[in-house]
Amino acid sequence: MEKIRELKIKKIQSPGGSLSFFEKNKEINFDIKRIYFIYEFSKENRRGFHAHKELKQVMFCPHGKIQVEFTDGRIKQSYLLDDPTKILVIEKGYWREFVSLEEGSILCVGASDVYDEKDYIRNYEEYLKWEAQNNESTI
Ligand code: T46
Repeated sequence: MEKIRELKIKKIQSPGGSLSFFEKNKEINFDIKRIYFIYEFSKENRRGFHAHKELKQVMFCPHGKIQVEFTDGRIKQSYLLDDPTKILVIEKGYWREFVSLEEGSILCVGASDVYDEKDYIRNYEEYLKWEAQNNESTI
């Protein structure tokens, strides 16, 4: 899936701690208009089960371990966010599900737009039809 990129970002270490960053026109190709984060995952913690029609995102896990799975209905791709210096840059149109594999994990998301429920497809059958019509597949 070319439209999902896993990148390793810089880590600047000093006696006071470590610092990592990413920037527009370098690692990401969009403005971030919203940041949200998911934490205090429950034991039955599988989340997601939706796709975004337009939203682009950058995801990272500053603490813990999160597995994120994407599909376009044909190819499935799984990513393990287990290091604060790993980021996922995600183009629009992919169905995703994710799970925390470690207590205390945090998933942070930088999104290209403000919250709009109309941008979500939350039914998988509906997603497959949308994907076929919009030809968002990378295949
Ligand atoms: C995504 C994954 C990784 C808001 O009111 N504003 C917001 O900005 C967000 C993100 C959510 N909400 C509301 C909508 C629902 O009533 O919070 C509730 C939980 O959202 P949702 O069920 O979509 O949560 P996740 O964890 O399944 O998905 C979220 C994001 O919605 C989604 O964009 O890609 O994290």
